[in-house]
Amino acid sequence: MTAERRLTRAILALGSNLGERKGTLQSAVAELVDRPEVRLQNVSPVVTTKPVGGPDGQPDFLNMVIAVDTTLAAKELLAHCQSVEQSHHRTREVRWAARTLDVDIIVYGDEASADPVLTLPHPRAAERAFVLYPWSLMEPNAILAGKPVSELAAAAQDMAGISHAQDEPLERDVAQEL
Ligand code: A4P
Ligand code: MG
Repeated sequence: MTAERRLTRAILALGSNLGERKGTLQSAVAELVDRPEVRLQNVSPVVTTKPVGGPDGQPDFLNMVIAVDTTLAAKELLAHCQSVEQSHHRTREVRWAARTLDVDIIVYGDEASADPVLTLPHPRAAERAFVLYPWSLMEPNAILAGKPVSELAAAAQDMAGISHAQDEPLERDVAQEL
């Protein structure tokens, strides 16, 4: 007999700056929630962001966040995110630093961990507008590290480089998953 596993709310951040970026994000969200243990709860708008770190001359990113409820343990969720990343890493890319898809766990319930394999909350999220801003649009009252996510976004250095993605909003397409 297996014990019932608790549902945990997690925030996942997705980024893409190579290839068919919007299509990548759209299929990644579908793949992330394409199992009974992961249920999509909310989807942020997609934002266009200037690359933070890495070599000069990288293309702009599309970034977004989603909220999921999951019965997966934190490390199982990480493995799942990494397998979805892998399924989008098959094309050979020229520049090592740019990526077709990156999926990070920003928070997993209120779990805190300094484990380098899975650091929770994500160690750089509180200073990254490319995570905080779409999160604040999705959940205006969200809190990270004791502060409103919208306040953290406004204070983040990369906030000036953020704009709304121009094309058809992804959240409308993905909303069918909800
Ligand atoms: N890891 C530890 N904690 C976590 C967590 N909370 N979520 C470990 C996910 N992974 C976590 O990640 C490296 C290792 O981090 C993993 O093996 C995992 O066990 P990775 O995704 O393989 O490599 P990476 O993403 O290239 O490295 P890193 O250092 O995680 O980069 P970041 O911090 O994710 O930054 N600029 C814009 N505008 N938009 C972006 O999306 N993304 C990055 C990547 C940089 N600049 C960006 C963007
Ligand atoms: Mg990463």
